[in-house]
Amino acid sequence: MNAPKRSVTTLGQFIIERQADFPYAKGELSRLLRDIGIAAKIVNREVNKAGLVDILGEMGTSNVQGEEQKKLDVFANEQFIAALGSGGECCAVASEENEELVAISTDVSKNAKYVVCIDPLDGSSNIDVNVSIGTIFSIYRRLDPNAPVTEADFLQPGVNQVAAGYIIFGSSTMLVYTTGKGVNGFTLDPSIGEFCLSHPDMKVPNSGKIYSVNEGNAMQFPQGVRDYISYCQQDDKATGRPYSSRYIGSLVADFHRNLLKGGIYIYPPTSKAPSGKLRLIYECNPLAWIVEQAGGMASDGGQRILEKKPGSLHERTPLFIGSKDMVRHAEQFLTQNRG
Ligand code: P6P
Repeated sequence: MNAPKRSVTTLGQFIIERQADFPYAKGELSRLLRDIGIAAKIVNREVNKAGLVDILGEMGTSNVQGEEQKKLDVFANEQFIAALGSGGECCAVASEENEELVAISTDVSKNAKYVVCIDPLDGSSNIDVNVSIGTIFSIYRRLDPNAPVTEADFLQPGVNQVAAGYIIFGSSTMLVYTTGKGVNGFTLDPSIGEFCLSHPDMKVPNSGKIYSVNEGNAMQFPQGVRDYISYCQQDDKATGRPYSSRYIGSLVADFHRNLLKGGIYIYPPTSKAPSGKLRLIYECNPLAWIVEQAGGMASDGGQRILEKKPGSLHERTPLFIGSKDMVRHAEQFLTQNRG
C-alpha cells in the first residue's frame, strides 16, 4: 500500500525539504525561521484577543521614532527578541522599538552567525481599530563572526540579506519569506498551531490597477509623484484607468494585497519628511527583496532599494514598490520632472 499523501506541508517540513536553498545550511535557517514562527504564533494569540485583554492602548512611552508605543508593540518586540535569543542562531537584533542594537549575550547566542533587523509590529496605529498589522524581518550573516557584533553588521546593503519575510495578522495570519530562491507563503492553521504552505512560489503581476499612497499628503509630494497619481486617476479604458486607490495605513497589508493582485505602494519624500517615512533596514529592504524575488521592483524613486548603503539603524527612505511596470512608470514621471 502506498503511503498516504501528506495533506499539508508545514513551514518546518518545507524548510527541511528546501535546506539546499539556504547555502549556510546545517539547519541554521530552520532554527531562525522556527524561532520567528514561534514568536509570531505568540503575538498572533495576543493580537486576536487584543480587544478582550488589557493589551490595547498606549504604553505612555515613545519609541526612537518618537511614535507612541502601543502595549502590543512592546509585547511583540519582547517576544521576537526573546525567541531569537533562545534559539541560538541570532547574536543581535536591530528593532524599530529600540534606539540601539540589542546584543543577545546568552551563552547559546552570543557567538551566533546571524543578526536580525525587525519591525515587530508595523501599522500599530491600526491595532485599536482592528485593521490588519504585521511584522517585517530581515536576516544577515555577521561581517566577521570572530569579532564583536557592531552596528556595521546591520548596515549592510539589502543585497546581502540571507533571508527576509513578513507576518501579516489579518483575516488569517500568514508568514511569507524568501531566501533568494523565490517567495513562499504559509497560513497559520490554529487547529494544529502550524504555518502551512498555502501560497507556493508567489509572483507579483507585472502590472496592476491599484495604487497605494496617502493622498492626504499630496500637496507635499514632488511634482512627479503628483503627476503619476493624476495619471492613475485619468479615465482611459484602454489602460484600465482610473486605477483603484487602496491605502490601509499598514505597509504589510498594502504590500501583501499588491503582491497578490498587482499594484504599486508609494511613500514618497514629503516637505515634512524629505527622506520619506519608512525605514530602510527593517521595512524597505526585506520587502524589496521579497518583491524582486516575486518578479517585482522596489526603488527610492531613482535607486534600487537593495543597493542603498544604510548609514544608520533607523535611516528612512522613500519607497516605490510593487509591480515592475508600475514602479518603472512612476520613476519616469519623477525623471521627467527633474528637468
Ligand atoms: P501615514 C505605519 O505607521 C507605517 O509605518 C506603515 O505601515 C504605513 O504604510 C505608513 O506608516 C502610514 O503612514 O503617514 O500614511 O499615516
